[in-house]
Amino acid sequence: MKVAQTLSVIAAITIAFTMSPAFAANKTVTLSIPTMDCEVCPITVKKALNKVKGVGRIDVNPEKRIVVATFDDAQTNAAALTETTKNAGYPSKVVETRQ
Ligand SMILES: [Cu+2]
Repeated sequence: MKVAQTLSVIAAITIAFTMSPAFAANKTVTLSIPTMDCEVCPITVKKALNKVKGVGRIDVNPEKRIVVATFDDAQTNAAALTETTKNAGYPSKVVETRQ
């Protein structure tokens, strides 16, 4: 009886931790933005992505015209990020998504 109770408590804690948004996975997406062709563009793109809830680190590579953004997948997703750059005037395509 006692062992069963202990096990159910452990199970409950495990489920609580798994479901908690604090333990959501961080994902990294690489976006290709071909129209990012001057030095102001990366600033505009970064600003727009920064406003999206759940977005963490954003690295812009103006030479390759790509943006690498880390986000919390419980709060946003790659499609929302491409939509955001599009609305900022820079249509983008997902090149890669990593866990
Ligand atoms: Cu520009």
